[in-house]
Amino acid sequence: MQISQLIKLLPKAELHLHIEGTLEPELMFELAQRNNIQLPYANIEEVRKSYEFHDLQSFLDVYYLGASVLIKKQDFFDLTYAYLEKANEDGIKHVEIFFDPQTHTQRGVSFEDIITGIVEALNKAKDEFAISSFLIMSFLRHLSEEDAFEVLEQAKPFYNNIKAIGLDSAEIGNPPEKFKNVFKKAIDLGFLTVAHAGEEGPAENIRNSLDLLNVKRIDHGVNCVTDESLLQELIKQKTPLTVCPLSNVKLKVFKHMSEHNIRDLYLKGVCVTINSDDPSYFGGYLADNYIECQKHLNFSFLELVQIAKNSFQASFLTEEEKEIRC
Ligand code: ES4
Ligand code: ZN
Repeated sequence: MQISQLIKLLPKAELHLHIEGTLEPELMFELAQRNNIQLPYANIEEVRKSYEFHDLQSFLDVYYLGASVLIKKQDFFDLTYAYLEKANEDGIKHVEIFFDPQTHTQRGVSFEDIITGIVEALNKAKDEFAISSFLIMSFLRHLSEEDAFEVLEQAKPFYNNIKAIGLDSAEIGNPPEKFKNVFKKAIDLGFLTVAHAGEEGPAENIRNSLDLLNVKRIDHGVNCVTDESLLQELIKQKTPLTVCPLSNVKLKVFKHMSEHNIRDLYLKGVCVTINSDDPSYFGGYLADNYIECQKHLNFSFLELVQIAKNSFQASFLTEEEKEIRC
């Protein structure tokens, strides 16, 4: 059997996945038509051609534009269910999904439609594919902390559907300390926390996410290597990194997959996981990310099995559930 087939058969958890980043050009066009939205692309080929990025911001501009076709509850359901079908084919058994409410509420979309559309698709996937899931509500860090407080307030009727709070969008210029107070409130309300840090930004953002936002995992975190004492602390504390290899290459964090540092981090003893981030935009879903790592970084299959185990260990499942699932 080919290694790509073995990778698909390996039970995996996906911990770093933006639901808006799973919007395939075909669905983007369908929803644009359904909702009467004008896109600046003539056809699907043009959409794909625009997926050439030189950094995080050049991607975010295209990502927010794509998300503008999502208006109704049914759109969020269709988007989420389409991803879960792919997740099932990829051997994903558990997924922790980011959603960015501000990307949509800023355009007048109702918070209730966003979250109920997503949750209904997650419930269907639980019944049909036995994929378990948690939702991570993420604040856009280029917006203010006051705006983030407002999101937390809007989410109140749906707190039961949300497991954790995250922080994403433009890292440079928007450090974790900007969101210290709103994260404190979220923790007081009983939410777990995570944050994107050390993707384009410095290792200091990882340190401050741990110290000031009390995060349980670091999303990306690849820049931790520039601070040896931080690196040792991540290893000692077993703080998981949700690394997204194809994303990092597409956004030029690394020039080529062969230069990615995930295997070095793995060999040093960091609890790394492999994830797909925004798979529609970055050229591959979860199994593709595992396959690319194996191809270019000499991961053995047994090492990938360990990384898949890490993905369950690093998840927000209970210790009992982890026991059963890994
Ligand atoms: C993101 Cl790759 C990445 N980084 C930061 N924020 C994001 N939101 C969606 N994808
Ligand atoms: Zn991300």
